[in-house]
Amino acid sequence: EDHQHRRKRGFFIVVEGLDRAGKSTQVERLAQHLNAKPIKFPERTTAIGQMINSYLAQTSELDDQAIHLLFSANRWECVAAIHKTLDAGESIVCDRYAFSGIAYSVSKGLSYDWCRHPDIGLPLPDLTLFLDLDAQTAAARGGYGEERYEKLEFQAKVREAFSRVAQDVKAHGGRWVTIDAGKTLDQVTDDIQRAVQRATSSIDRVGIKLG
Ligand code: T5A
Ligand code: NA
Repeated sequence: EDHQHRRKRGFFIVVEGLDRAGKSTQVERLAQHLNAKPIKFPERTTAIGQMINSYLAQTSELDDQAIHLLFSANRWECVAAIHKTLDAGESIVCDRYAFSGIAYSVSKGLSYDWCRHPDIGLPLPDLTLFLDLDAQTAAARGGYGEERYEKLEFQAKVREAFSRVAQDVKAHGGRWVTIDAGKTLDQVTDDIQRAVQRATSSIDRVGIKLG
């Protein structure tokens, strides 16, 4: 508690995972629990976000590199607002971030280093919660199959790519906690709250950037 009073900057918590892992549901619950601001990427309401949306809905085609850069630009156009919120002492719970950007593009065959480059300099999350779910279980959940990347073999590749991202984040001093997203909604919520409690009671570094 003392620690949280001394710390002025809000916590930046990211929730990652495959399509249908339960991110949006859990982001909403965690933001409410922490009295934090929920945000998400892609942020589909901006001009860039609308281009991303039509690509995901398969109503437009884009070169793999071009869509990768649009996803990154969509984060950069929101970064001032993120800093402002955190600096004001409000925490953020973010549904997907640069780690999705890397994992999905690498799974299409783009090089890992090329993919991580455009996001260098974005704020490093204080904590990333990776909702881990096998691709079959994810596919069995509601609404799967309507958007571009919602295909079983592709999601299996994305899961592999996320494990490389996890290693990389940890090697750069980031906190990455894997949560079993195959449990019930309420169990996952409990596991997330416990992980957040553990992490936020010991976080002291602020303002670190993705490198
Ligand atoms: N992308 C994204 C990139 O390629 N590059 C990038 O840089 C970024 C940021 C859109 C796509 O964009 C790609 C990745 C994505 O393919 P999105 O809008 O976040 O990303 O879309 P999805 O991840 O597909 O969001 P979903 O809504 O499909 O999945 P969620 O948010 O993980 O899951 P949620 O909470 O909506 O739940 C899905 C269903 O599962 C049930 C829910 O009730 C719901 O029906 N469910 C559970 N059922 C049983 N047990 C549980 N524990 C459950 N948890 C949820
Ligand atoms: Na979602």
